Amino acid sequence: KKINLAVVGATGMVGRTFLKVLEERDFPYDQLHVFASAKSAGEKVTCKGIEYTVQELTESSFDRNIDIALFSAGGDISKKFAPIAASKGVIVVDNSSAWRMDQNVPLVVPEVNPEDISWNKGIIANPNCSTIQAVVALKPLHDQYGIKRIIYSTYQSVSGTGVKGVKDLEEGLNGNDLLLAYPHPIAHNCLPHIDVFLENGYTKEEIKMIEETKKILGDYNLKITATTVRVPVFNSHSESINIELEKSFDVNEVRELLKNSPGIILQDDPSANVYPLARAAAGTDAVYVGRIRRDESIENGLNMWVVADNIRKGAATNAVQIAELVTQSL
Ligand code: 2RA
Repeated sequence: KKINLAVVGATGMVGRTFLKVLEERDFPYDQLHVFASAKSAGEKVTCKGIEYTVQELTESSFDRNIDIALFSAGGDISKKFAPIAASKGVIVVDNSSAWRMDQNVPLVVPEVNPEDISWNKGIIANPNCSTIQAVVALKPLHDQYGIKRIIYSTYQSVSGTGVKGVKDLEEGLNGNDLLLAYPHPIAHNCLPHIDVFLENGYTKEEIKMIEETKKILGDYNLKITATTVRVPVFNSHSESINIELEKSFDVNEVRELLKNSPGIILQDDPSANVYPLARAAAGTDAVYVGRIRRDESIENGLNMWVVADNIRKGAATNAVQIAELVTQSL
């Protein structure tokens, strides 16, 4: 079925990657409508060799028989316009955090919980980038062994903060600390501060990882803690994940399980210096897993290193994969 597709936030880093991924995957749209703020209206973007003029997003933007809308224009835009679009029969795939924890909104990673798309009420939420890559690696372990506890330590690239983050690092490496995106210089530094701090001393990014993991895996008994850190890397998020499993396991069995799980590429041969690397992951859609080893300090403990491109699998590609599943159900 050919469908009419809208992209909201078409000129942002994720928005432009939506268009790139739609073209790469030859997404079956009949019509494509591209929207952004008044500031960006009039700009040109291209998809499948056709140039589109960006239109200003307004309350009447969805009065044109649109089937699916991909949003990545910030939480405020999603908060206001996603319900408007849904009220007109559009199915919204929202990359912002605005609707992720709403009980009427499925939070979906196609390799993990595709079935949750079925109960959408017009809005489907794309999880946070650092959560997406983690749950792709955790899902097979949860199904096979049961997970009791997760400790996340992340090493997140500056592209997670968009153009300003990238500029802070580019200029910072030249000795100019602009502080556009961060309160401290990111060049030659690590900032344990992603998003804002909450009363309990955690950052919103850490709470997102904790709560989104429970919702996507459908298990609110999971014990999870997280420390999310910005590192001077341009693209791809890297994560150390420590897991306490319910059942005993054999490490080689775990490697085989992950190697054969959807969305995962195993890179685990330390003797040959083979392990997931941010630079190698950039520009691709897989979740790379390596450094798999037993955590001897607890019973049934496991460590692994998980890397993925946070703009692609962490945002644009995951959202387009959701839209592909929606298209199949239309
Ligand atoms: C970040 N995960 O990396 C957040 C939002 N993209 O900044």
